[in-house]
Amino acid sequence: MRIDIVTIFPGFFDVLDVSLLGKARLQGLLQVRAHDLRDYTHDRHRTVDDTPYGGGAGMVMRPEPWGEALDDVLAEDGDPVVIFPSPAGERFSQPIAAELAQEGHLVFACGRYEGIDQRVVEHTAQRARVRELSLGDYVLNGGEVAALAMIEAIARLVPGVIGNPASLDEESHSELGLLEYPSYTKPAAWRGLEVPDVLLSGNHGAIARWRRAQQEERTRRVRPDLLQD
Ligand code: 6GU
Repeated sequence: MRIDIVTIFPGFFDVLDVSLLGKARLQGLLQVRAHDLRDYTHDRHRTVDDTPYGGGAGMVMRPEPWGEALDDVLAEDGDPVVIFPSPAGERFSQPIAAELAQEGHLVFACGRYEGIDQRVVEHTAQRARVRELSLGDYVLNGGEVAALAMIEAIARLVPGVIGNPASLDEESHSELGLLEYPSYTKPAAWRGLEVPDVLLSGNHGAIARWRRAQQEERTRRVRPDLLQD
């Protein structure tokens, strides 16, 4: 999978060099490139924003640098999906991550300030598949941290990135729609707290039933919204 990111802070994406995704990049499973939006400006101050038409607080990112940056990134191979991280977007989720993990090329267009001139989204939709995606109901200062979260959620579903694909099956927000059960490892007693007996019993049926009951109890308690439909 190839991932291009357009941002005024390419350094945010240096963290993709480490951990599992860093390894996937070294193995060639993932190619990530961060492009500096300011490289597509032509004035001495490398200006990317201006005041909003209609008035209001904050600044809006001007369309011209975005147009040129996306011209560049979209001129290269493939049939990418262009993602605009935005608190006004559709809610990102595990099914969307799984869908995007099937793609060969993703482009993340990370806005700052009060957002990007909406014509950039409109124009991009005329030449590529576009998704405006939000992480959740809170506000970040820009799309960069949201893009990092989405990239991690998507890339770990690309075949080969995770060593043991079975570990993807039982986690929260997998097809079952329940939160994960709690996990324990050695020692069996630690600071006066014991691992539940059933996990030491060797009774695989009883363990599976206990885990399922824990998932249902935890989901009912902290995320009852997941049980509605
Ligand atoms: Cl995708 N962007 C910003 N700026 N804030 C957010 C978000 C995205 N998702 C949740 N809050």
